[in-house]
Amino acid sequence: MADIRNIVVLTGAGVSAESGIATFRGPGGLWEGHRVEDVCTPEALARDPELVHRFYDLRRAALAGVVPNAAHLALARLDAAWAGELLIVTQNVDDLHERAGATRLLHMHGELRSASCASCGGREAWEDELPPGSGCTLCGAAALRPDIVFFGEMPYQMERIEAAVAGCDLFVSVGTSGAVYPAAGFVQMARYHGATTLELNLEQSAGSAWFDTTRLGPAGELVPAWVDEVLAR
Ligand code: BV8
Repeated sequence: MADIRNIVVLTGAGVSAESGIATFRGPGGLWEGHRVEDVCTPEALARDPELVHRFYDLRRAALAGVVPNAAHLALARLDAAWAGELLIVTQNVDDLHERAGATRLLHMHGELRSASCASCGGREAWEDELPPGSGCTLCGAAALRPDIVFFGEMPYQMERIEAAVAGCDLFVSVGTSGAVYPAAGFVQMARYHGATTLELNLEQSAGSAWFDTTRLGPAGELVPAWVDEVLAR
């Protein structure tokens, strides 16, 4: 691998699968309980706020029953040891990267342990149930919603992500199907800017053709091995 200084790691539901959090498009995936249009769009929130708030309340409560796995721990080890630039961009809304110790991290699709205000746009930490009409502590409006980026909504911190992807020497994707944009397009942007690209996934994904290398297997095995490799350089 050419000289590496700046790394971007994109993670998806597959990095949390071995912690017991269901992925979206696997057997028994989260969406199978609901059609995505019924729980992850602004229209769904307007149509049935109780259903949408309850869907995210259940997932927030489930965080108490899971712990980071070897993949999260390995990425946190990389974060602590890597002298160059590193940004972990997660599509996941769970808190397992943080609980593993990662700090150079951002959640592009929001976070379960947060609420956002439909009135003032403010975000605030939220641990318990979030009934529709909950009051925003910043502006007082009864307009708090799950702090989740729904389909059709702009992901968070896109400028920061795009700057990191354009400036990285190595782009690594872990545990994502490459089904959802703009995240699925980051590998193409990285390639365009000359980065080496590596995919670590259980199976071939919709984006595999864009990666220089794809390693197939569980993240709990592939990620620690890759972190050892890159730290030994
Ligand atoms: C936007 C919320 C624009 C949180 C999510 C047509 C073409 C291109 C794009 C579009 C289009 N039509 C519509 C769009 C846009 C749309 C989109 O991409 N749709 C897709 C379906 C075609 N995108 C959007 O709407 C985005 N916004 O475009 O805004 C805009 C512009 C201007 C102004 C305003 C707006 C917003 C997308 C965000 C939606 N929210 N989640 C939550 O509820 O969790 S998306 C949801 O699915 C997740 O967050 C995640 O990001 C995404 C993808 O899922 P994955 O993480 O990849 O998980 P998945 O189950 O699919 O795959 C798991 C993988 O892991 C598998 O490959 C599996 O093999 C692997 N795996 C399993 N176990 C393991 C493993 N790997 C390793 N180890 C294991 N043990």
